[in-house]
Amino acid sequence: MTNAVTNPKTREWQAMSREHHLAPFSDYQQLHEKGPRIITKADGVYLWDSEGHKILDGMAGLWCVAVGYGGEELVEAAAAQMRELPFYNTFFQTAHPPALELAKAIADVAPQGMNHVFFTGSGSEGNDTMLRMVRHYWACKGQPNKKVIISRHNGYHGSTVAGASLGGMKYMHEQGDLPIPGIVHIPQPYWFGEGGDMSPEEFGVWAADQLEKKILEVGEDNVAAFIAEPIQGAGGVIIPPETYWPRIREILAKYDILFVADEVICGFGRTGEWFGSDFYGNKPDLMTIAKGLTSGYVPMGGLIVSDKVFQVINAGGDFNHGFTYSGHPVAAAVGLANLRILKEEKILEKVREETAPYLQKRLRELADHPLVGEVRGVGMLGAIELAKNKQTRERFPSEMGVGMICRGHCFENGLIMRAVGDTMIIAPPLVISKDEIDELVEKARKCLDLTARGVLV
Ligand code: PXG
Repeated sequence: MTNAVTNPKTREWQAMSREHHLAPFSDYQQLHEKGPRIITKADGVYLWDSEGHKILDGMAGLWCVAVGYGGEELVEAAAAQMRELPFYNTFFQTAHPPALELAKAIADVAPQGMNHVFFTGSGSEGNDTMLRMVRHYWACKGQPNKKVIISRHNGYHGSTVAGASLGGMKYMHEQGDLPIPGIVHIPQPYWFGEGGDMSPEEFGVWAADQLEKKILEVGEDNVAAFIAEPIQGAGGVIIPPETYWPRIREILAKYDILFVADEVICGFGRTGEWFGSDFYGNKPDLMTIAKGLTSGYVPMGGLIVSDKVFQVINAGGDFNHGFTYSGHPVAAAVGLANLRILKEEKILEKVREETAPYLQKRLRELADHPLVGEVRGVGMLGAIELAKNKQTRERFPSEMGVGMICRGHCFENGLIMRAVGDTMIIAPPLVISKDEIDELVEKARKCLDLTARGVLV
């Protein structure tokens, strides 16, 4: 497979890209010189581009296509709902069956005591909703000073002003004067990259203790909430050391602050449990959701709210917040069908008992590769750390762009694997089979070999 363009339609689309389309997170000059790869169709775990190449999608679209591509039931659910009621809002004391039924279906799978859902159009809007709701919550309780949200460096919480501020991506903060006031960050539990001489266990406790340090620095009376992804996704599939979440739970129990789990990636089966919070035994007060909720077939996000928070805002008068598309009937109908498929086809059970253990075993075979410093993963999430020295965890100079070189080889060899710096990451559709996992791992090894040839001397 090569990047050569032979289909005249590809050239036409690339010209449209150059002349009219502003893609997310892109260097436009660079993108337009090369031209984007045009993805034209998909089925199961595979994509096809406009040049006819078949590609194994190791990223489930963008962490979202849980049930895989080509799900006729989702298509039917959307079409039927469009015929019946394509749109109505949920403002002004109205509602419609799909939004209500989906709220109930989500509450049925959410952790105990989390029974209320606010719908949004995306994960970013879910986190904006969270920020407004937790501040409203504390104001309703007569503690309006409790406004500060503690988040983590290299966490990802979206790209709206609040989402990017909550996130800890420096390169996002640099554009547009972020974070907004009232959001502070603590170190992430990224042992491979930042653990220094500590053991993973020591480092996990140290990283968790930074939360307590920050609460004391800001003052408990000023802190509204702590937000974290159970496993950081966009930051590089960062799986915290085993000591991290237990220590965080101890700290949260000591202070009167809310705990928000951003489940946009971990939710709806990615770890083999319904939520990453279930996987770790965490007890959040609020959970942001999106992506796997509709398997990405239509945009939808939301915020799952605990009874504890609901009881306070329920007595607090109007919550002056909402989106035109909150609870969109077509998105909700697709969400309902998606949850039905996840349950009826026992997809979580298959992930937990069969395919995730197999993926994790096969992925770890790559740890012997000379370019690989660590392989880690949980459920249908995996990361391969490229390193110059396995023992010392020394990285390649960032100017070498080793991760991007590897990603390029993957693209050319029919595999989508993302690079976050020099961390290669995967999050395939939950329905990936063992044979497809074999193909993924074999292609990954081939691309590591090709990368090593260019960078190891
Ligand atoms: N929270 C988390 C944990 C996410 O991963 C969002 C919130 C925002 O969701 P929306 O729907 O507003 O995009 C996300 C989104 C990447 C990448 O590079 C990850 C996301 C989005 C775009 C790129 O891995 N996650």
